[in-house]
Amino acid sequence: MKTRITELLGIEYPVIQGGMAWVAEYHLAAAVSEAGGLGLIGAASAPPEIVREQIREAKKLTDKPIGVNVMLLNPNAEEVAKIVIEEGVKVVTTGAGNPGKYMEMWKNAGVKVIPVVASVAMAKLMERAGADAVVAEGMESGGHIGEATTMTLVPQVADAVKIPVVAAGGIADGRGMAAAMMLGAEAVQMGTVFVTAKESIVHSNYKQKIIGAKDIDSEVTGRSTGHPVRSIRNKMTREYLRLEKEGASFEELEHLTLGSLRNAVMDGDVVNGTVMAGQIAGLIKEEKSCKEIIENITAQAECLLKI
Ligand code: TUI
Repeated sequence: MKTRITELLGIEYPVIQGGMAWVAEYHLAAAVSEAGGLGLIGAASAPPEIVREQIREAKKLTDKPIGVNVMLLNPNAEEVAKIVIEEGVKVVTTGAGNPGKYMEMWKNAGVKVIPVVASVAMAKLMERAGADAVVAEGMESGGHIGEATTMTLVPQVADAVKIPVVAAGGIADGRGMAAAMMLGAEAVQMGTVFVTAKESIVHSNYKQKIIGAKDIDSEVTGRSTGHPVRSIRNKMTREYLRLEKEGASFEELEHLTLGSLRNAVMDGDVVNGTVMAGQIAGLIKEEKSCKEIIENITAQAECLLKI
């Protein structure tokens, strides 16, 4: 399946792995890239030198292109932005903000820039700023989300920009991928399904929480703070939503989730931890290798798109 995205990135399949905090480390990124997609290291809020190490470790496992996701709420984003160039990374995706101030630096270094956007306005702004493509991410996604759904956002972004569009949010099989291509996307970005991949280092409790989830088992917390986050319902989300309803302060809410994603991913605390995952969790029934995930999804999509 050749698209402008496979050409741009020099990859075999139009599949990009989400840059998920704590989850998108070098084993997963390398496995996705080795399987012919684009694997990403999620810099999230990691110390910049850890990101450098992660890039180097990934390169030991694969010669294929790997990217880095720069999370723009990270106070160290600027340092990470420079490390990406120093380490010769060829593709960057960004999340949770406007990467405008790093664009020139990345473009001058020959880095392909693919901002994740949640609105048409941001997609147009990114195109004008020199982005090579955009990821249009719907609110079905796990983690930090916008307001629009994938179904409505992708075709509107595809009409608004000339650069290629990658669809994200609610995609985990060939039907979702084919639908995204019909809406005007030239690749998909998936997160939740890769959390459950065999090569993912995520604690088995977290994987089982996704595999056991039903369609309506996720919640969005943090709407009152301006940072809505989707995760699987548990004791933490119930407590968070109760506090939000009572008008709790930002500090109180922050206290409840401090270190909570790390605790879920690394220690398997899926009761008090934050189990970020998208609405498509209900479709995921078993652990598969990255190669199986990517090959099954693209083969099914290709078949459907030919009908
Ligand atoms: O970034 C994500 N997903 C994330 S980041 C993250 S870490 C975090 N944890 C708790 C609270 C906040 C962040 C977990 N999941 N996806 C990409 C994404 N970007 N979704 C939405 C956006 C976005 C939002 C606003 C992109 C640009 C934007 O622009 C606003 C502006 O004008 O700056």
